[in-house]
Amino acid sequence: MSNIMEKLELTAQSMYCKKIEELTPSELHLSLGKAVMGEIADNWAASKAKHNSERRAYYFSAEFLMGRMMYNNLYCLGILDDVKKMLKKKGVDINVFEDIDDAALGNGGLGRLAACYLDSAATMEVPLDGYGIRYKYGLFKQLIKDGYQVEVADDWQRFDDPWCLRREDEAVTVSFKGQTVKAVPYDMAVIGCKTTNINTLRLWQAEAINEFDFQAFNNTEYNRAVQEKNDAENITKVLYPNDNKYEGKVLRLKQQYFFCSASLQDIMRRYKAKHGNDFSFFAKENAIQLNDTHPVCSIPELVRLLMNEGMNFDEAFEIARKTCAYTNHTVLGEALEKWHADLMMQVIPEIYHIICLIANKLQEELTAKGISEDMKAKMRIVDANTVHMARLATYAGTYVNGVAKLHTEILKDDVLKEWYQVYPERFQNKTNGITQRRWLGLCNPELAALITEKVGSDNWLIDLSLLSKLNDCIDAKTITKFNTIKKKKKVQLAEYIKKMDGVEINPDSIYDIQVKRLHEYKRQLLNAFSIMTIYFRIKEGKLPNWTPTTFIFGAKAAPGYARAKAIIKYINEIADLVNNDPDTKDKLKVVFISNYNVSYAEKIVVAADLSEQTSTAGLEASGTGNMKFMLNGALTLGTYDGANIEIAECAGEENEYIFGARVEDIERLKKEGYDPKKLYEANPEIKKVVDTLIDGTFDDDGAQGEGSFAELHNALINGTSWQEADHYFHIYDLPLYVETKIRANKDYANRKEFGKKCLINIANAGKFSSDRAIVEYAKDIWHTSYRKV
Ligand code: 26W
Repeated sequence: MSNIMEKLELTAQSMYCKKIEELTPSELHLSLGKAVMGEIADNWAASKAKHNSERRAYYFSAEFLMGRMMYNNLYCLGILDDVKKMLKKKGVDINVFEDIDDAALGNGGLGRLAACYLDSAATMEVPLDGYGIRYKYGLFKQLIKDGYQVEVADDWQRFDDPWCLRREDEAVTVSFKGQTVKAVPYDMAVIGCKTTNINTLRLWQAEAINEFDFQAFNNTEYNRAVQEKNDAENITKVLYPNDNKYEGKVLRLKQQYFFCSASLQDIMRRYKAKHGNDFSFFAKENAIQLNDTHPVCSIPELVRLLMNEGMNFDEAFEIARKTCAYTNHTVLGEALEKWHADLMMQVIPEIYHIICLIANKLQEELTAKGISEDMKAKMRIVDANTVHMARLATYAGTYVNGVAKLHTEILKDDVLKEWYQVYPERFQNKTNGITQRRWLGLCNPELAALITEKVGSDNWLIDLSLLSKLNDCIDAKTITKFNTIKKKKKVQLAEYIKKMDGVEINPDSIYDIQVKRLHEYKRQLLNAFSIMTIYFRIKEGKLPNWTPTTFIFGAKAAPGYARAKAIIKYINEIADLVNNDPDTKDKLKVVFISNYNVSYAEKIVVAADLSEQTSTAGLEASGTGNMKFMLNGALTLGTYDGANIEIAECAGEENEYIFGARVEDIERLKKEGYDPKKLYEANPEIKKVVDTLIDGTFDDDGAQGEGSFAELHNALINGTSWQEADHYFHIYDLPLYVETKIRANKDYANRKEFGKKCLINIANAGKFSSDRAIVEYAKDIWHTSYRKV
């Protein structure tokens, strides 16, 4: 321990000629980060050597949403409290790091899952390393101006980055048609908990091979002098901010191919150092997990690289197929990647050619299996000049998995139904998980201490199933302790929201929270409508016993997603109305917090009473926020969807607030012909609420009937030329949702009973550890070693 402080002192001295207490926050961040890196160097090297000596796996992902590393790394090394104390002695508050923001190299669920999986693999000693992209700019920062979202670039590297080591010596080149660039790896250590194991996240940065064209410069062609540099660097300049919406852009395809090719070259180089040109062990020693379809051009690229080593197509394909496995994270049609053949041909023609070979091989294989022409047509990888990436991944891999039980079932009997009929043995379920180190230990030390006391040790940090021991100690005293902790976290969140967003909230109110990306299918609009319904009822004196409630929203909208942006504005308009209405301002408060991110989430999930998970049944593949809330003792107010179902199964449906149409109901409604307009016209309360979009209650700066609120209204009631009315079933679910919300509000008044439910949730959250999930991947998909705890 004194060790790390000595290292810090030396680093401060050598980097800045300063004493610890003289460092600015960002200097301290860099020096302490470097000191930590020095501390772990030997363990890191030993872990690398170990991974290299056994069968290992790689997690290929276009996104890794890591969150702040400083506290997490100190925590996993078991030295956070000591460092805090030692810094305090020097007059330095460890909270200074809160002002140094982290790299947000991901959009939402998929990227955060990748980060939780790396964390769990390190702790569970699974030889798994990550490969991704080092974006110069991560996900945009969100400001709220006049109720509207405004995006600002996220220049996360301006504080420097102590956690990544640049490995110039291991750079490789990647070629596109007419352009060759350098891929430079940056390695981040992923530190395990209660182990010496340390895994690696290797992120690639695109750079020019020739930075500067002197000839052009001499000819006064200044732009051309730096043209190559700019063109190369543009590839990893920015993270695409779309979540669940596919965009067929050249630059995006370049990003994908860039990191896949660089990663595979890296793996091949390591392999060749061991085995020379004999590739017969390749698939025995390496497993590659494709995080959704974004890294799927790895399949043809691996075939290409192997063919370059002298293999024929069939041999190369066999190795690629045995090496790769694919995880699907969404069933939304608009999210499924389908590249135009022309575009692919224009950017990566060799890869397109190999995809065609694979597509033909599939058709031959299906013919040999006696599959009907009709079905063969439905399974085409290249169809009508379009490359279907999910099909390619399903064909050219060992396994395909969904991320929650329901989601996997939907893949099997809907999205990939033909595939399931032909290759049933390839389908698996791997219900998502979250790391309890960050999402309980680090963000909720008070609750963590209570759990340690009840469980009898802090071994739940590496074995979350131990939480079940809590089931035997849910007594009045423990409930009171839990309620006291929850109150403390609510006070802390209130202070933070005041500081960040300038809004005051009442810690004695119920905290009803919905934080996640903004998307119509997640139905933040349903939540907004329910608040308006309750608002009107309170004004009419119909809810005399209503317990004051604070509704907290946090959500980024993709910059090009107009409806999502309109919903943000609508929520802010509601906040303006109910927070200032003397009839309701003590009973309802609505807050839209700005720039919701991992660090904000750490403060939010711990303070929630109710966790809003309101997606249209069948559409949220899993959800992982729901698990973070559960682990911190919030009750789920949600639909029968994704992992909500498994949460209710584990904690008991009586301990959640489950409402609304189920998948079967949605199917039936679609078949019968769902008519939201009829429901709206038949129910004056619904009509009044939905019409606040158009009746002048709120202002969206649009001319009457032409603004973004009117567009939302029209999409709900009349539909558009490209989508039926109320595509996401808001109006059908609204009455059920409102009644469930009111029931939860009544139940909350009995603090003991409510607290008991919270503790039951915590006691049964063990399944939702990403440690459990990662070990399932290690056992059932990768066949690698793992830690037995
Ligand atoms: C190409 C545009 C694009 C970008 C991101 C399409 C699709 C995505 C992701 C697959 C969307 C995503 O993050 N899906 C979420 O994955 C989580 C982790 O498995 C799940 O918990 C969420 O339910 C799912 O929406």
